[in-house]
Amino acid sequence: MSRYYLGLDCSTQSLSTILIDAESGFVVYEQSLNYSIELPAYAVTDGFLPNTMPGVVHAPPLMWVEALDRLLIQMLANNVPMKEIVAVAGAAQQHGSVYIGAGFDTCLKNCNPLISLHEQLQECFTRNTSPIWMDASTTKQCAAITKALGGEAKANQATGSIAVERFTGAQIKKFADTQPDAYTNTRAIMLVSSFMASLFAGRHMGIDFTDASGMNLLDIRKKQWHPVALACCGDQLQDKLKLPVNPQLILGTISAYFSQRYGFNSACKVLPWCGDNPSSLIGLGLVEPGMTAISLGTSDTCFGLFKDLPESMSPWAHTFIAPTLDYMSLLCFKNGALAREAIRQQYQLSWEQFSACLDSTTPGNQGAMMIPWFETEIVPKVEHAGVQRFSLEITDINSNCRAVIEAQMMAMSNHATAAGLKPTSIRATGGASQNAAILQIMANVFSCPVDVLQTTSNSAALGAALRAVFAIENNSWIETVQPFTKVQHSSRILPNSKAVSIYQTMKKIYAQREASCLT
Ligand code: XUL
Repeated sequence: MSRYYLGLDCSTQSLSTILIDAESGFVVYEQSLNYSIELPAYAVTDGFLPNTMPGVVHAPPLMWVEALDRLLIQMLANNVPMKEIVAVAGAAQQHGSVYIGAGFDTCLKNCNPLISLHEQLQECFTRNTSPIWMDASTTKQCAAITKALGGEAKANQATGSIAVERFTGAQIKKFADTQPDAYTNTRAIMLVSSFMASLFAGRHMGIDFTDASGMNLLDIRKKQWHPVALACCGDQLQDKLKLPVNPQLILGTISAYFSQRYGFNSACKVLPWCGDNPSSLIGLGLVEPGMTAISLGTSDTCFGLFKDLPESMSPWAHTFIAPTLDYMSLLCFKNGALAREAIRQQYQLSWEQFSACLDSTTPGNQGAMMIPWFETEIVPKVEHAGVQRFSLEITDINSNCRAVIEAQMMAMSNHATAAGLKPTSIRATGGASQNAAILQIMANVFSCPVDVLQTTSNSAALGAALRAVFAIENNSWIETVQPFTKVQHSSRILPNSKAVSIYQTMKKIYAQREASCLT
């Protein structure tokens, strides 16, 4: 007897879904809908609207609603057994906010299953476009939040991050300050995650702890709104936000719209949606302290779970509440693929030749070192790009290839430690995780084994489905995630003890050089 769970991911460029069978441990259906391609009427490129105002990046929330209807229609057409789905949960791009006026709950409650939801919700918004995580137009508001919370370090201690432009508190404050009437008329402010969860539940749902910790508004110790941050960002803000919600809670059963229109069982349970990064934590199987993921993509990201907040928190990391209700840290390095590509192209190498260069050099690069800021950097914050070389000739191709990878791994390891992560195993994902020579350097620098997962399905949507399994089936987290997050045992890369001790010394030198480049 199958036990089906549905996970969705409303990401920047697409809406994806995954259906898993908790009985067999298999993914039974996966699908994705790209907004730019399949919903051209919204005129978005890569999921957001063109804008001439500096730093302003918005997307239309109705587009996400229509995408949901379209995706469910396709699932029906593909004979997905909707009636047998036990529960549904989701994930969404973090930080983006949706502004709702009066009548949303009534509209959801009474909506007609014969008419698509986006047509019925058209009048519900006080803002037709939502600022999303790529928006960087709120520097002034960040300064005000920082001041209200007593400075950068205190803002970080209280909310898990220093005040950041894309985080929702600053976005709400900008709206309240610049469009006070529209702000006053706004009854509810949701994140993309809680907005989508509300559609399924058929009523306004509060923001879950994981995504609430990406707003600079949540006291991450108490898991409650921070009164000073709220007061700084807008009048009556608590009423508009509702109380933050435990992501493990079952919100109720699916609304009549979805059961009548798509044939979901009316007993199908609905869970809160989480932020995509916290959801990926579960989708990659990182449910115990020490389990860490490194995604080697356009930017490199490093995230993992931990139990206790460190005494002094790294200003460059974001600390979120994890779906397990532990903490997670997220570090985003802008000079990821970008820096690797820059070196590869500079020396006109293929990836095979690049790997051969790594293999022809030795751990520690005989003392040669690089600070790889080909672009401005996020971790640590670097506003002026500039590559630095130490005992490294630019003409030495082999050593430059090794230097860029060693630098990336040493920076990641140093900053992960400062953020409270103590990696005991790493799951590597993203394009460059196919490169064994890079993963060997990762294992040596972090001094722990590196694995690659057997499947590379959408980890955020999978994490959502697994959260639903956890909420219903009464198993431990590890029992829940294990069948769906198996590693390729044949490709496990172990650290080499001699190289580990070389990097222990080099990491300290790297940290000193990085600090001196910052001043
Ligand atoms: C995290 C962040 C992005 C979005 C992308 O802080 O801004 O990773 O969540 O979806």
